Amino acid sequence: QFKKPEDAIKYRQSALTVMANSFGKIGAVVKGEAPFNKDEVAKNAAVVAMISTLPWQAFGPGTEGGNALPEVWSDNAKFKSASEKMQLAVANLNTAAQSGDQDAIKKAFGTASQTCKGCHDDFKKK
Ligand code: ASC
Repeated sequence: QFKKPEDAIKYRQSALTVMANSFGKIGAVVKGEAPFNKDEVAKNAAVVAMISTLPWQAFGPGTEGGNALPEVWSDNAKFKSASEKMQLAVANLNTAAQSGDQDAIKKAFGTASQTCKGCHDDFKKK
């Protein structure tokens, strides 16, 4: 799928950047730094949920590097499990966002945020 490791690194970093941008916009609302607009939050959550499925195909064998620690490859089952936890958490955030329930959004955002951090702690260079 990727001709060079750098292509895979660029792909996964790009997907994660787009995802973090939309996630951050929801975070600003949750933290009260931006006004709540149901449609905006719903749109951003849908983007996060969709993009969350993409980075993983770009962590294949031989694509070590970027900000990824070697544990992505040496402990791949744990990495895969962490990525699945995140995808489930942002799918739940998307469900909450489509409902427009602010308390549910806040809760689901917190849970999703923990899955981002958990994976970064174990698998991302500091
Ligand atoms: C973000 C972002 C992350 C996560 C993480 C959550 O907005 O870019 O990587 O949230 O900071 O703890």
